[in-house]
Amino acid sequence: MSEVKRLYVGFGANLGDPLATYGLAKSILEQKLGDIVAESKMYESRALTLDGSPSQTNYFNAVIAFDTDIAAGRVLQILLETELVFKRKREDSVRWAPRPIDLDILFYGDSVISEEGLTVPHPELQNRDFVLCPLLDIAAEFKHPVTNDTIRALESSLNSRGCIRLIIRSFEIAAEQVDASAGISDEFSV
Ligand code: A4P
Ligand code: MG
Repeated sequence: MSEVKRLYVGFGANLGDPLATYGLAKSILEQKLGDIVAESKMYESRALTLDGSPSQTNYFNAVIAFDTDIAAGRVLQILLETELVFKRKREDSVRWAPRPIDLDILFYGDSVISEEGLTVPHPELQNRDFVLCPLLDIAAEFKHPVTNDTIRALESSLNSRGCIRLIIRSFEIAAEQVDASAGISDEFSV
């Protein structure tokens, strides 16, 4: 039997109904990958765009942790199949296009994988506050297996202003409560 790994999956969406998508995606992934062991808050933030222009609608980002014995390559397949349920289309020529869902493998235990089509840990995670802030909720002391930095250290070296400056809204997600109007807090409005 294969070893059980703590898998961190990043969720991002800025088309359609991201919160409803998140609820459904989570239940699909739970069936296919195993029990969810931790879940971040949901963060709404401005889209990071290639040219820095505020031309896209806001993103919703969260991170979910699973314990799974499914091989990393198969996990990626499951994530890509789940994206297709939400009609995610990829246009090769367009980078960072708006999307109804993006699911990334952030960490797969302490595995370091560099294969055609799969790089783990996710190569950009240390540069992205919209990934590090939700990770901080559930894995602050987890060490990046390549750099050995904790998530807390990565986040604080990325942006000295801290997560609070990133956030337009953040809110707790109850499993049965994925309505966009539910539970939204203005606490972090900027
Ligand atoms: N792939 C390789 N490694 C992995 C991995 N660890 N996890 C391959 C998942 N996939 C991995 O992915 C292309 C291919 O990467 C996959 O088919 C898989 O074989 P993709 O999702 O189509 O690529 P992409 O998302 O269009 O491009 P890129 O550059 O990865 O963009 P990102 O990182 O997804 O960024 N602003 C905010 N606020 N929040 C966001 O979430 N996201 C983006 C897009 C831009 N701005 C954003 C956000
Ligand atoms: Mg992706």
